[in-house]
Amino acid sequence: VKKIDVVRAILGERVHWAPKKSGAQAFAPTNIALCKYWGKRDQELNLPINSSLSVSLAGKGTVTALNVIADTQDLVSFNGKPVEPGLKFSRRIVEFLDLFRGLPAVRFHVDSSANIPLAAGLASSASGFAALVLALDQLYGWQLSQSELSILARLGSGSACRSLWNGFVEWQVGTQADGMDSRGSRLPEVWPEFCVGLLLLNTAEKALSSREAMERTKATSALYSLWPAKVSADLPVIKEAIVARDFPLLGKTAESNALTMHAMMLSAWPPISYFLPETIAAMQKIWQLRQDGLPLYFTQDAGPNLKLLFLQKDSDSVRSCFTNLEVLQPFVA
Ligand code: 2P0
Repeated sequence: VKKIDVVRAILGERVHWAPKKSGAQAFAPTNIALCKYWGKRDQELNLPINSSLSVSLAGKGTVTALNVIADTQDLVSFNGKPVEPGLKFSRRIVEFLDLFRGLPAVRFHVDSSANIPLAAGLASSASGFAALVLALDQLYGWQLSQSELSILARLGSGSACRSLWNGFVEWQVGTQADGMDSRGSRLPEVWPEFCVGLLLLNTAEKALSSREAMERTKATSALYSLWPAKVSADLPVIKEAIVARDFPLLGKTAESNALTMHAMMLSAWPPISYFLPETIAAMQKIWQLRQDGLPLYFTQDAGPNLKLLFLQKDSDSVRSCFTNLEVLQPFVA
């Protein structure tokens, strides 16, 4: 099954529509996985090996403005500056837009802006592709459901299917070959005290993309065969912990899930490590603080920076231990 088959199945007749407006703009939040997506069963459609669960960082993400232009090529810009057409950033967007040109085929100026530190590895493809499908929906007037938009966003980047909602979002792994049942859905729970602290440790761009890293892990790590069972154990516990407002259980399970993902990467060949000395030092500090009684946990994605997990009541203590911490409350507007 190809991406265009999925697009046709969702849009039907609408795939031939011309834009209803000359421009549209949309925002989507970035999301942090508490139970990680790592490994694909279908690279074309970004269908995962496992379900995953994230929390969206309300208000922090990507704004994408889409304008129809009279040109033979798309124009891509980021934070107001043009991005060279040859760069991967531009090529991924242009290839994605190729699925949605309408008749007669139109060209776009895509202007994305992120209001989160790029260096955190947070101005990710997730909020970018989610904002892009929302802008396309407005531009063409498709009026798709959030679930349908989630499936389209996944075709751009897997984790983007979780960025269509605020709050806790589960990406159901699904079983269908066309991925129509592999999409995000929002959990009803709201947890205002829940905090995420962005701990910036290094600002350099990451060397290896998550896409390549997860493929290599799946192909070469002897530990990868254990991953589906780890997720099957962690995901229900995280959901129970959310319902029960059991923060230590949530923190412990999320941290263990992230560390298992990184352990698999270390055992891949060639080995993959997103750890810097500063990353390890911060982890050890967190473990020490926890031993001293502070309910503080972390998660880490495909980069050296940590995302600290804690409750509002401990916010001052956590801030006093880490300079450079940006504290976000996903459930507080
Ligand atoms: C996640 N990550 O669940 C995991 C944990 C990074 C670490 O999803 O190839 O950019 O576009 O589907 O979605 C980042 O991977 O990969 C990611 P593609 P994506 O958040």
